[in-house]
Amino acid sequence: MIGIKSLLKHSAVVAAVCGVSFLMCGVTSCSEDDGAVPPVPQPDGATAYITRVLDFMPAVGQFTNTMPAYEEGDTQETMNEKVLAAIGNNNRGLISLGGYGGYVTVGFDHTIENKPGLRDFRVLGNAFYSASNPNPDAPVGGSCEPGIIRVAYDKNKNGRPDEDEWYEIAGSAHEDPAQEAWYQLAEDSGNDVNLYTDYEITYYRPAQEPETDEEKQSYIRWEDNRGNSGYKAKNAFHNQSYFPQWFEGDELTFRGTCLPQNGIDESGQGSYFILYKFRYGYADNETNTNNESSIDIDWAVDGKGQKVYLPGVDFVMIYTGVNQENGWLGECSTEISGVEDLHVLGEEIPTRE
Ligand SMILES: [Ca+2]
Ligand SMILES: [Ca+2]
Ligand SMILES: [Ca+2]
Repeated sequence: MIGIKSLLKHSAVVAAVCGVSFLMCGVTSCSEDDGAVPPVPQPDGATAYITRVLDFMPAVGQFTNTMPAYEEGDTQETMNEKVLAAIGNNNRGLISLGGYGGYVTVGFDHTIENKPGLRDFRVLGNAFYSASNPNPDAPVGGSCEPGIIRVAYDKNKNGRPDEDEWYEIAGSAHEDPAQEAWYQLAEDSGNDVNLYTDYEITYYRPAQEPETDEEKQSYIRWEDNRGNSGYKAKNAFHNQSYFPQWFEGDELTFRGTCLPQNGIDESGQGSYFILYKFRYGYADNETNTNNESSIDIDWAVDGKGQKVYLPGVDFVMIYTGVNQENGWLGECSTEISGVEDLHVLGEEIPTRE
């Protein structure tokens, strides 16, 4: 799928991002419970994989309505079922979250335990490294399309992730964007290298699907809360609607953290884009076999960026974290192939120092 994705990603899609509103990071710290919560018992027969898909809303993107495929009559419920068929139960299919903000929320048949000193789960994507970056001195990169991860512990045991149960995993750029190896390179090439904790973007439903080239360039209007706006174009390679077809509203708004733009045209002529790797803590940012594709629940923070203690997580949400168009590659879009409980798999991966 990796190679296919890279071949499929084509052509300049002009601007940016979108969204249905999703939950803001919880603001209630549960740190006062530190030490008082007993270890989470693991039921016999628990599977390491996704067993539920609670929600799926990709942002506007060239793979929206195709990964998974929308068919006439589909609803949010049937789309969730398609996502489960793709990425649940170790099926290892692939879904695309589209541009910035697009998300999926998944659950499991048990609570993933937060074991001290260890990473607890892995998020599978389709990130890969470039073997032929024209820039010989560059740091590791290729197709790294980071998704931000949120986790929820079902503290009130109602079987749902309530708004005050969500916390965000603070990845490396949450800690300090300037420590990414490609930071200066990206700034020098004109990228926005800031991290925004209160980003919001709205996509507006197109009145109709475009036919002429001119209509394709002004396909889907977007606006963010930083004074930016523009149109998302339809490219020549993907002709389906880029606006989620089962969503009935006219405005799709996403809110969350927005990461520094990590894509750079290393050819200087628009032919070879490298999407550089963040150090840790994101989805679809690292190869699936690398330990940095796995997450320690202890990295969760509240809405103020303060660390929280969670005994485990029952729900994981992943949303595309970068708002950037990369020439013919199109928008930075996180892809997800699965989530795995490392403890059920018997894998012991130490946390970071
Ligand atoms: Ca842990
Ligand atoms: Ca709950
Ligand atoms: Ca990807």
